[in-house]
Amino acid sequence: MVAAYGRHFEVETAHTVYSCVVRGKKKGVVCGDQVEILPTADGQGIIETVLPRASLFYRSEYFREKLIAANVTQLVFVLAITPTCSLELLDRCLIVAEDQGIRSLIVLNKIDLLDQYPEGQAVVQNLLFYRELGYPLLEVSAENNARSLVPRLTGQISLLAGQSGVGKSTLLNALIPSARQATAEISDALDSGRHTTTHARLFHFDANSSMIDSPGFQEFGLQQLDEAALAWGFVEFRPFLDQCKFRNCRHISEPGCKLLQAAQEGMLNSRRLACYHKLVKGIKKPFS
Ligand SMILES: Nc1nc2c(ncn2[C@@H]2O[C@H](COP(=O)(O)OP(=O)(O)O)[C@@H](O)[C@H]2O)c(=O)[nH]1
Ligand SMILES: [Mg+2]
Ligand SMILES: [Zn+2]
Repeated sequence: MVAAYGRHFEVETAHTVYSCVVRGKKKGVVCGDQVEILPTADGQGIIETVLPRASLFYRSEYFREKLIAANVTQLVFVLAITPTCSLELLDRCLIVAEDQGIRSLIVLNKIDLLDQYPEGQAVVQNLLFYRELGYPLLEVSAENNARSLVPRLTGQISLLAGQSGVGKSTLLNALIPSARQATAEISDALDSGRHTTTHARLFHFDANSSMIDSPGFQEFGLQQLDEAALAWGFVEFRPFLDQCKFRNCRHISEPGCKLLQAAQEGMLNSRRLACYHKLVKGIKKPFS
């Protein structure tokens, strides 16, 4: 399934694109899903089954879930020199990728604007830490040259994610010119009260690589995770997680907590630990 337009879904087979509806009530079909369809009139069909997913990238706030893409193998989180985004949004997406067993790539776009926006230097510095954690980090200028991404895309189903205006669609167009996704200045897009990219859509890069462009988001709830999955999402915490005195340690203030001990010994980044503490207190699902 390459795209959803309200109640209509565009489904691609080897030779044809079908415009489909879902039998019965619309039950969470999402971009990237593998589906079985029953073709009806010319070019149309009914989605009968959604096949099991290898991964599901979605966000979950208290009262709603928003599916973003299924079966992706790689998260490409895009940030920019401007508009800057909170590192917490990056952390949240990395956690979901870790939970789903998806690899992550961090792309810092609009590097050409660094001279114009010296405050972007802080973004560059902050991201070096993620490279130390083991996440590949690429600095690009989608408007000038995005080819350095190519080796990273080959063989992957990549999801472009990140805040609006960072250049996700521009990056996609640079790599897949036939995509012709609309792009816009953040001010234009936000002034008119809507995002330029309104729904996720899958594009083929080559025979076994594709990219999904998605609308930007500011908010990214993690209510789908339990506390253990949340802690696991911080890759640098992993060596400590099964060392604590209590099996169900939440690593907040428990005695014998090896994670807190490591933090005290300066082995952990304090911003990431503070981020974990903020998130764990907002999680509804306890340790299971
Ligand atoms: N200077 C500069 N501007 C860029 C670059 N990439 C994207 N932009 C601009 O940033 C704005 C937002 O881009 P868009 O692709 O719509 O962002 P999206 O919301 O993440 O899809 C557009 O005006 C683009 O022309 C870049 O590498 N350098
Ligand atoms: Mg876009
Ligand atoms: Zn602990």
